[in-house]
Amino acid sequence: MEILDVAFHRASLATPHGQTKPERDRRRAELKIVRAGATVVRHLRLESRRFLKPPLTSFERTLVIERFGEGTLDRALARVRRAEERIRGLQHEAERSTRRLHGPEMLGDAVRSYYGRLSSFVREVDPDLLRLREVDRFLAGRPKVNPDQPTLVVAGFPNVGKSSLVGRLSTAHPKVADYPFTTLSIALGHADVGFDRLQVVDTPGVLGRARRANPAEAEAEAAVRGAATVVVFLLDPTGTGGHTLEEQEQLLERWRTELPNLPILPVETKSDLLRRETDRLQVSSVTGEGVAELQRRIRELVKPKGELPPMEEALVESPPEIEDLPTPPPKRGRRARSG
Ligand SMILES: Nc1nc2c(ncn2[C@@H]2O[C@H](COP(=O)(O)OP(=O)(O)OP(=O)(O)O)[C@@H](O)[C@H]2O)c(=O)[nH]1
Ligand SMILES: [Mg+2]
Repeated sequence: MEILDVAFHRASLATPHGQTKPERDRRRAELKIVRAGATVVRHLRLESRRFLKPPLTSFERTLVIERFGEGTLDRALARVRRAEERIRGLQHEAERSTRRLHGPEMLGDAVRSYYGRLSSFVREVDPDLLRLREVDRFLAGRPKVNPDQPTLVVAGFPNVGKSSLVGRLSTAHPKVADYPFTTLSIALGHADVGFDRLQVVDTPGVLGRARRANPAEAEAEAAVRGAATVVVFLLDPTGTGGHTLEEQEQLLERWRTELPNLPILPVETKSDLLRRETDRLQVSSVTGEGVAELQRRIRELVKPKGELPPMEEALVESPPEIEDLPTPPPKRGRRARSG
């Protein structure tokens, strides 16, 4: 418990002032109590601060929940906060009690017993501190997704070609390989969609089993649920990915049911290997076929809301002024209400 070593060392350096030896003995005991307690409390604060100031984004929270389980982080933070309060209480109590004590022996005993209780509080909260550090390391290894920018998440079964497509669509250069779970954590690239910078997130494959088995899949689920403005659900109809189209479609249906408000665009890939009758857009990351059309559809889906009011709305809102319209007529996208 390094922190206790640091706290006790700092406390031992206390140099009390005072006219008489009894005064200095008492002051020394007080200083030890205050310094040791304050050092530990400051340490606990720092360990929690990364999650509180600034607070985690909603996506980071989703990532942490998918990866570590609901409530894990909040419980650890709450226990650390409680430990802080208890240590502060302990410190005040010990400070008060030294006022009633006399002589270096009694004061020394009081400090020792305080140190003992302080140590046991710190030991109690140690697993929570380890957990906080684990979550912190996990988040530090993930790209920062800006919640204020539109975000395209490319998701699907393992080995279907998600990373290849992300490489085509964005600035990212994810690793591509012919085996499942090449991608183990989310990666971020950017694309220009004309009016905005689009964040493009590559995800690990998801097998869509009811009970998820691996952390990589959990991470992809988190990206779909917590970061996406739009999802491209990539299906591999060729069988070279290792899974049937039906299996992949089950996951697509599950997400559509669970996330009714999220635009999910199903796209079939590897069209250079297999062309088939389908209503879905077909693309190839090898030849680039269909990619321009995919970009057009993505632009449609992430278009900033309110930029182009629907025609009916514009007409209903402004019928009386229609005749007063100045010439030339207003540009598309502007309200017809002016003058
Ligand atoms: N012929 C052909 N092969 C493709 C296409 N897209 C991807 N591949 C190949 O499919 C394999 C998997 O591609 P990745 O892009 O790594 O697939 P992924 O979905 O990211 O895989 P995981 O990260 O493991 O889930 C690689 O061998 C790619 O070269 C495509 O459009 N046509
Ligand atoms: Mg990949």
